[in-house]
Amino acid sequence: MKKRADLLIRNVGQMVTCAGNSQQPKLAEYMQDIGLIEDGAVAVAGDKIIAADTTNNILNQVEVTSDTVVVDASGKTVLPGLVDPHTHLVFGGSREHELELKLKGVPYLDILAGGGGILNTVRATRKASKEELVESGVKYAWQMLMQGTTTAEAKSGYGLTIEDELKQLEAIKEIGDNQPLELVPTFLGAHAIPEDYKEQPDKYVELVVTEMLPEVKARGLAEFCDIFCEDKVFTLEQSRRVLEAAKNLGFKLKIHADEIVALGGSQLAAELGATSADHLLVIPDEAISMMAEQQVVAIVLPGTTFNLREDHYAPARRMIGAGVPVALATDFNPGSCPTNNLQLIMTIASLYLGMTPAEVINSVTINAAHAIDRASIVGSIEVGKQADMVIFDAPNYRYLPYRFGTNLVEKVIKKGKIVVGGKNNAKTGAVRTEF
Ligand code: IZC
Ligand code: ZN
Repeated sequence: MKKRADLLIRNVGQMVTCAGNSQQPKLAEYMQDIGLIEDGAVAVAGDKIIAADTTNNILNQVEVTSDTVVVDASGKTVLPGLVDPHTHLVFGGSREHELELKLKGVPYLDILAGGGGILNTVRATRKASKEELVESGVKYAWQMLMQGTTTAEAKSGYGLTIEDELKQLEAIKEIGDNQPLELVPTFLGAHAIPEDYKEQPDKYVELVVTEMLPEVKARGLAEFCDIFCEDKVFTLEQSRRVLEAAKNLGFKLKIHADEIVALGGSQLAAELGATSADHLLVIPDEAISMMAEQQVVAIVLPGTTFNLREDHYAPARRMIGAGVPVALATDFNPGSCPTNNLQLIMTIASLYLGMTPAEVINSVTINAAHAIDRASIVGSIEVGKQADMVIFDAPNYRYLPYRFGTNLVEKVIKKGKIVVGGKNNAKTGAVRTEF
């Protein structure tokens, strides 16, 4: 018996499935493989993909009725819904005033050391009510959906007291419940040393380990624990303490590592079996080998490098060559990277990391899904996976990093529903029709 399709996207100029082995991220030369199907089609029942093949073949596999929503995607490119595996989505205020400081040459870490930067956002986030954080977070989530992102990781880290960290994590949960972008929550209580602990940073680490982590765990508010391991922020020893405690409580691990000064954070990630190590601009060669060995995903954030006007980017080519799984993310946050547009990150990655369009696409889909431990559910167009797809107004996949700064999204499908660019009716479930 043929399965009945609720949604059929057919005649797709180029359907990029990113299909492969869902147990393992795409590595090395295999990153060139995007599972391209010309004149492709994908059929959906409920929230799952039931067939993905050429248009000719798919019509033998599924039943199309008068209730099936049929989308003709001739001349378009379809990708799996984009996955953004590193964002600081929930925050109060904004920091556009830092732009002029930056132009005068004041370094990011000096702005932080002077009580600005992250600490500025901490003050604004503490002042905001949970409802205000949910309202701005829902707005940012819709911006991401309209630009093709269907799943994102979201970190706390602008509260830095137990109440304010819980407020941020609860806001992440509510944002996820109130619009279609699916969120994966991360506790980042060790994002900065709060001003009142400036002289006794170890006491703050103690608070994170003994009070915050157990409370976050007990409430089930975060899946990952992360820390900003950096000069003038948290030392390697403090990072080890927090991440080991988190691991013992059952959190999966992430780490902001080797961004400005190489403190050994990426080696620590490999040692502790972290899911990802992120940033990695100054990662040493030996850490690259260790991450390849342990298959720790390198989440590279070239939008941040661009926005901080750094002159060298993470060695993505060397990491790919060494067999490290590489993913890309926005790092969306109000300071070092105020964009939530993964399409722009794809261009920066291509131009400044030297990644090919195919490598870039795998890095924002299947490898990004691995970076948040969701690869069995999202990140590729394959039978049994959640029906998350983006239709781009692009004649081929290479057009995506090429047409930078332009939103090429035509339609976004999340869990089988057209959530961006559809007709606003009950049949499609579309909720945003213009952008
Ligand atoms: O608000 O500046 N790097 N955390 C670590 C950030 C950047 C976010 C921020
Ligand atoms: Zn970050």
